[in-house]
Amino acid sequence: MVMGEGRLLIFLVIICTNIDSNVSKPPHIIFIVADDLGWNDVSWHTDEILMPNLDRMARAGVILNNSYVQPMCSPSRSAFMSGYFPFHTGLQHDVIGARQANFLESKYKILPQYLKEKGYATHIVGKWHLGFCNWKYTPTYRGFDSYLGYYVAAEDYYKHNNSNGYDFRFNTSVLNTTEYSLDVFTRRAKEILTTHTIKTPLFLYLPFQNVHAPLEVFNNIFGMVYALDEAVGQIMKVLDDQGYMNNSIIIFTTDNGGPVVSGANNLPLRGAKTTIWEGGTRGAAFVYSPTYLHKTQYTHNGLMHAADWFSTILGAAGVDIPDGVDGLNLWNMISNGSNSTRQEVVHNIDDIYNNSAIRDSRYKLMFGNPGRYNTWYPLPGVDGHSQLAPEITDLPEVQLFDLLEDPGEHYNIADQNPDIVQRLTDRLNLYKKTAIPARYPKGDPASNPDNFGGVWSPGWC
Ligand SMILES: *[C@@H]1O[C@H](CO)[C@@H](O)[C@H](O)[C@H]1NC(C)=O
Ligand SMILES: *[C@@H]1O[C@H](CO)[C@@H](O)[C@H](O)[C@H]1NC(C)=O
Ligand SMILES: *[C@@H]1O[C@H](CO)[C@@H](O)[C@H](O)[C@H]1NC(C)=O
Ligand SMILES: *[C@@H]1O[C@H](CO)[C@@H](O)[C@H](O)[C@H]1NC(C)=O
Ligand SMILES: *[C@@H]1O[C@H](CO)[C@@H](O)[C@H](O)[C@H]1NC(C)=O
Ligand SMILES: *[C@@H]1O[C@H](CO)[C@@H](O)[C@H](O)[C@H]1NC(C)=O
Ligand SMILES: *[C@@H]1O[C@H](CO)[C@@H](O)[C@H](O)[C@H]1NC(C)=O
Ligand SMILES: *[C@H]1O[C@@H](CO)[C@H](O)[C@@H](O)[C@@H]1NC(C)=O
Repeated sequence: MVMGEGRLLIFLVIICTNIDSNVSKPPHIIFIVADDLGWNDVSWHTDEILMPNLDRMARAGVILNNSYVQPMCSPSRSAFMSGYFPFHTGLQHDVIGARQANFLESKYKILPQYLKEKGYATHIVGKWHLGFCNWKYTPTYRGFDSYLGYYVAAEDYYKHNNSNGYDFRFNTSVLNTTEYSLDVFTRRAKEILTTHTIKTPLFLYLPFQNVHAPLEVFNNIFGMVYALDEAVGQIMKVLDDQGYMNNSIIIFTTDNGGPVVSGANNLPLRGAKTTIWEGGTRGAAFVYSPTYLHKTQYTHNGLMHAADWFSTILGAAGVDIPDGVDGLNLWNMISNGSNSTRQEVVHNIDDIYNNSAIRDSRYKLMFGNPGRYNTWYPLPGVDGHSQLAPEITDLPEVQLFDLLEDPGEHYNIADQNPDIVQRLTDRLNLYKKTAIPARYPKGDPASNPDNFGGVWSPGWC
């Protein structure tokens, strides 16, 4: 049988593409999320921090200077996974408490589910924190091929307990160990990389426990950060050794601003984790890839929001962005250095705290009390422990900051700029019309680990 000309041409194009480039397949995507890492806890923002591996990658890649996350853990993670702003999924208020029947609703198809359709293998190693009261909310029921990690938060790194419940699993089974979580996660990540068939694109989601309290490396933040960096270095070495690196995109971000009560620091930014100040929402982040970035070794000032990671990762993988999501595909901005297509970021619309905030390319408008930690906190002492500062009382109801002139939010210029206040209020009101009430149920006694052999377990909602 003679091959038709058209078919021959297609055949040759396929061969040539494969010969021509070692990056022609969808890239491997390694999405690393640090927990509670502050703006000023990374070496590309301060000399006080030692993180040689992450530093090398950040400086060789693209440092993102206006990459916003939510003030808390579950809200940011829900945005990473779903592509929706948390005020559209009801998760905007707080983290999901271990006893709360709360979750990222299963009507949302999440990132690994889309990637699987494109042929990706999908694995999560680390913190979930998007709900576990029913199996259907847990990772291996939501598109992940495997899961090694914990459902809740703030566990002991060795005992893996949160109050009276144990919380550590491999897939759906309890994994009983007293090994430091970072070591278990690093070994699992390496195991995935050495057993995976490299021809298949891989999505590896690595939401590490570090550097969240308790500070279980030398009892200080510097040790927690250094350990995280060392683990990332080990994983990068395996990516190199196994031949993944040239076909990989490595993303690194924090989940929220640093909690100043446990050693983290956000200077020169104001506020901390849990607040809609810059110190709670402006996240340290970068992207590294030896082959997929056409412009490297610089800092990009384009606006980005946590929900954009969903669409950006899909964009990099060549998956169409689903209709209706809030996240924008910023892969062009990251890979080519073009301007961000995001014009504004809504930091939150929280009907329980009754606060909200929006920023555009220059100005940030806030309503209500931005949160409990509202000042500038000094660097931790040489012991790596927090130094707090007196809180500011009597904050005005409406505050406007010029973030280009005043990234540290020192000068409220709302009174002098009624027109800007009005313009941003109108924008925010449009978003408020689409917001749904925060879902924040009372704790359910049925959740008690005593009902499940001392383990936080699905099966009570
Ligand atoms: C873990 O359990 C111990 C008791 O064995 C308790 O003292 C500790 O507070 C628990 N840790 C956490 C983070 O809940
Ligand atoms: C883990 O193993 C220890 C020692 O065998 C046992 O005492 C403990 O109850 C186990 N924990 C869980 C959650 O299975
Ligand atoms: C990785 O890419 C670089 C630059 O394109 C190239 O020099 C190198 O040979 C590639 N390495 C492998 C293992 O493909
Ligand atoms: C990053 O942002 C800060 C604060 O807005 C700004 O002062 C700094 O110049 C920016 N960095 C770069 C390299 O553009
Ligand atoms: C980046 O720019 C190049 C050249 O301008 C273009 O061919 C490529 O499609 C762009 N990449 C993306 C992801 O848009
Ligand atoms: C990109 O942004 C810069 C600075 O914000 C601006 O000066 C420039 O005109 C923008 N370029 C395009 C093509 O919009
Ligand atoms: C909530 O915030 C809005 C906007 O700042 C304000 O007008 C309203 O009075 C507040 N409501 C309550 C119940 O505090
Ligand atoms: C989780 O564990 C891995 C490694 O043993 C298996 O490959 C997966 O098939 C398994 N996934 C589920 C859903 O059980």
